[in-house]
Amino acid sequence: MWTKERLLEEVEKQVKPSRFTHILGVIDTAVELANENGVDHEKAEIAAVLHDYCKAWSPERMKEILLAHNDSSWLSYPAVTWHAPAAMYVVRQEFGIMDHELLTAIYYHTTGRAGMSPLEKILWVADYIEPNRDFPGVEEAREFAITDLDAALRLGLRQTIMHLIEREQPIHPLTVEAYNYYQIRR
Ligand code: DGI
Ligand code: FE
Ligand code: FE
Repeated sequence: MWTKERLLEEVEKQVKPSRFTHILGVIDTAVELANENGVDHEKAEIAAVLHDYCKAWSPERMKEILLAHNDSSWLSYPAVTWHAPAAMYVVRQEFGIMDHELLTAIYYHTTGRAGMSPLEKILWVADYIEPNRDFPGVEEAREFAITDLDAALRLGLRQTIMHLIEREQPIHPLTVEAYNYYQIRR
């Protein structure tokens, strides 16, 4: 059985020190958000530990994984989004993690999607607001997250899309679908 500590050791071997610090921040934030929102905090913790497992991998290596799983639609969008689905396939294989909710939280942690599970929302928001994040709007997102997870998610999706547009970047359709879904149901 893989304990959280052993998984964290494996993660530390895969990422840069600054990324590992981010991951520790996501773990703390995800556990807090899980407790506040009645979600299994151990699942939230493991999802946070593993979410950026492939972040430092080369695009070629991630592409191979996506192709091996017949999941090539990601390849039409920027390589920065690939580490999320790639991590899901890799940690499922490497660590035998079979919990569907945990795996989809990792898979959708960059783009989000329409109709996210509570655990998916928690990982997405924790990744966005963890204490090491510093960008305009992060304080407001942190305040929202305390009382209203959906409000924090809506703000995060809106700010992410605006940020990508300002930088003339493509927007993954899953992010657009998530934005629309949560604006319509506000
Ligand atoms: O891996 P992290 O840096 O912790 O965070 P992440 O997995 O949310 O990745 C964020 C990066 O992905 C950020 O630089 C924006 C970029 N990105 C590119 N296209 C999209 C995107 N993010 C979202 N949410 N949607 C996109 O379509
Ligand atoms: Fe990520
Ligand atoms: Fe992250």
